[in-house]
Amino acid sequence: MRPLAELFSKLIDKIRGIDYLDEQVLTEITRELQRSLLKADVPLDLIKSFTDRAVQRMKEERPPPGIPLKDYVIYIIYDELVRLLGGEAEVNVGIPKRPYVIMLLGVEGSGKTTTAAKIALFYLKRGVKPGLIETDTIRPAAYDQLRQLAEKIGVPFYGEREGRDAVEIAKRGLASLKNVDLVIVDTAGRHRNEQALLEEVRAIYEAVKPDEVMLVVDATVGRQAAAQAEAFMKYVPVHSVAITKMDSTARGGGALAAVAKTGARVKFIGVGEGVDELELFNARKFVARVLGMGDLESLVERVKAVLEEEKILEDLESGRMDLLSFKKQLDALLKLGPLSKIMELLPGTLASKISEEQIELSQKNLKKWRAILSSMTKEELKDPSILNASRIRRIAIGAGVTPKDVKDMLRAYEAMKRMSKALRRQYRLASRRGGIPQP
Ligand SMILES: Nc1nc2c(ncn2[C@@H]2O[C@H](COP(=O)(O)OP(=O)(O)OP(=O)(O)O)[C@@H](O)[C@H]2O)c(=O)[nH]1
Ligand SMILES: [Mg+2]
Repeated sequence: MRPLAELFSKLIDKIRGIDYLDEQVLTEITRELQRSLLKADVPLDLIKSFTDRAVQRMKEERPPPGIPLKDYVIYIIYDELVRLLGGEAEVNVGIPKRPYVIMLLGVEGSGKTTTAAKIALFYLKRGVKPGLIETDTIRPAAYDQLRQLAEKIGVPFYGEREGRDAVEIAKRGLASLKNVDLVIVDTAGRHRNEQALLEEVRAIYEAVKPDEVMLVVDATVGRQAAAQAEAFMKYVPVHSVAITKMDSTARGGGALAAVAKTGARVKFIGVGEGVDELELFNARKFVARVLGMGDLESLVERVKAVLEEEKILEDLESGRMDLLSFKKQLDALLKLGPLSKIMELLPGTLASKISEEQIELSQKNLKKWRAILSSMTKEELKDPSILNASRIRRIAIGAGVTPKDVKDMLRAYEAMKRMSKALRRQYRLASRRGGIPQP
C-alpha cells in the first residue's frame, strides 16, 4: 500500500495548498493526477475518463457550506477513485453452504499457494473450519509448501506428494476432508505450456464444481491484470479476484482498476508475505488510506450530510412542499443528528435568520412533530386546510400530545413554507461566496 500512497502524497500536498481554483490550478492538479495514475499503471482510457470526470466536477460543483474548497476537491478525487476501483459495494465473504468450495487459479508465482493459506486463516479467525487441498503435481515443492502452511495455522490438509493426476487428487481431497465448512483448492501455476495449464484448470473445475473460482493476480503486472483475467475467463468462470503483493508495488492501483473494468470483483488483497497479511478489499477504505487521510471518513460523512440537507432545501424552494414532504424532511433532519450540529454547517446569516424567526426546532419538537404527522391521514397531510377542531383532537390523541402542540406544528410548517424561498436565496448566496469561481 505504501508505494501507492506515496504516489498520491504530492497531489494531496498540492491541493492542501490551494485557496481557489482557476484554470491554471486545475491544470496543475490534473497533471499531477494523471502522473500518479500513470505511475500506478492504470489503463490509459481509464485515466482519461477519470480525469475528465474529476475536472468537470471540480468546475461545476460547489463545496457545500462549511466544507473548505480544498477538502471538497479531495473529496471529489476520493469519490472518483472509489468509482475507478469498482465502487462502494461491500464484498460478501459469507459461507452460503457447507462445505463451500473455493478454487484458486492464476499464473506461475502469482501467490496462489500463499493466498490459499491466508484465506484459510482469514476464515478460521471468523469461526469457519477450513481445509486445504494441493493439486499442483508439476512443482515438487508445492506439496510441502502448502502442507507446512496448513500445519502452521492448524487446518486439515490433503495432498499427494507423488501424485500425477491433479483432477484425481482434487476429487480424493474433497472426499477425505470431511468435517470442514470451507474447502480451498490450490492449483498449479506452471505447466508444459499455457494451454495445458488452462485445460488442467478446466478439468479440475469440472470435477470439483467449486462454488467460487478465485483468480489470483500479482499486483506487479499492473494493467495486464485485465488480460490475465480475460484469458482465464475463456476457460472457467471467474467469480472473484485476489490481488497479491500490494505491499511491494504502486502498480497494484492499475491492477485493481483493470480488474474492476472487466466486471470481476476484487475480494482480497495480499499485503505481505506473512500468512496473516491478507485484507478484505473495500474500495472506500482502500482509497482513504491511499490518499493518506485518516480524517477522510469524517469529511465524507460531513459532505454527505450537507448534500442531504441541500436536497431538503431544494424541496423547500420548489414550493412543492406539503405536510408529506415536511414529514420526510423531519425524518431526514432527525437522521442527521443533533440540530446544533446542522446549524453549524449553515452559513452564519442563515442560522441567525432562523433564530430571528423564532423557529425553535429543538430535537424534542422534531420528534413530537413527527409523531403528530404520523397520526395524520394521507388526505390531511396533502391538504392541511381540512383540519378542523375534531380532526385536530383525534390527531393529538393519536400522537399523545395536546391539540395546542398540533396547532404549533401547523404554524411552524406555515412559517417554514413562507420563508422557504428566502431561505433558499440566502443559502445560495452564502455557498457561492465560499465556492469555486466560475469561468
Ligand atoms: N510481498 C508479498 N509477497 C507475497 C504476497 N503473496 C505472495 N507472496 C510471495 O510471492 C511468492 C510466490 O508465492 P506463491 O504463493 O508460492 O505463488 P504461487 O502462485 O503458488 O506460485 P506457483 O505455485 O509456483 O505458481 C512467494 O515468495 C510469496 O511469499 C504478498 O501479498 N506480498
Ligand atoms: Mg503454488
